[in-house]
Amino acid sequence: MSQQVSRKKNYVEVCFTPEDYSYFKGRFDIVVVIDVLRATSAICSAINNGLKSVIPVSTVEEALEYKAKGYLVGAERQGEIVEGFDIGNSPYSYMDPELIGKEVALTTTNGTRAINIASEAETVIIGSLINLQAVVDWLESQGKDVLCLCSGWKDKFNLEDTICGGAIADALINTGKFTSDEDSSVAAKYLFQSARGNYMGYLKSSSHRRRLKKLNLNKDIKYCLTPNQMDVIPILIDGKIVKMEA
Ligand code: 3SL
Repeated sequence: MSQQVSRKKNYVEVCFTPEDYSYFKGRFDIVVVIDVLRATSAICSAINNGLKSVIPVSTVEEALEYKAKGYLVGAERQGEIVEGFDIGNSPYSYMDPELIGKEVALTTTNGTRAINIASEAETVIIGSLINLQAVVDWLESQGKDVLCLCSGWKDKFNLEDTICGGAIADALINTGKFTSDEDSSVAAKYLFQSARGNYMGYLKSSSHRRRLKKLNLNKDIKYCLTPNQMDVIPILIDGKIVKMEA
């Protein structure tokens, strides 16, 4: 008689906002921080372009301290570059070949704050639609419990991060090696399944897409909503986001 060995599945869950993180904290080996529009897309682009590291800072005051120390600093609030800083949060700002090998400090309304909130976890990686498949493949290979932390907007739910979290959960559950327990993860999966293949259209009325459109940032939106443009996985090590080595 053949004996079936049933392997224990790992969990993959989706947390909608940094405010909810305390309910999930401590239960997951890996946290994937997601801010599709635009922080985690900008960070992926920076690391993909060959920047040495991105230092995520939560406040403008901390960003100013880095500036005073001579760092190049990106700062965004409400979608716009903060006065006194040279660059903001556009992924295109981090594609400049002159930045290769440089360290940049970055503060954004929600994304860098979410990264710092998650920094107590064993492993923190940066996910977005633009590196979605690479993130899924790596997570599948790890055999660990995963939390997708959506950055949201000022501690409120947003669609684009939830869809990206749902895409990760959906793909991992489909491998047969993962399961999820929380209704937030089920809802994220359903949202992803109805948005799949048409992110631009599906997110047309999302609040942050409208906010960025008003600022004439359509090019950024299109870039951030185009999946699988790179294989790079940024990882947080000792307070700095660097390229995960294969
Ligand atoms: O919220 C954030 O961290 C930013 O990504 C917002 S924005 O897209 O730069 O406006």
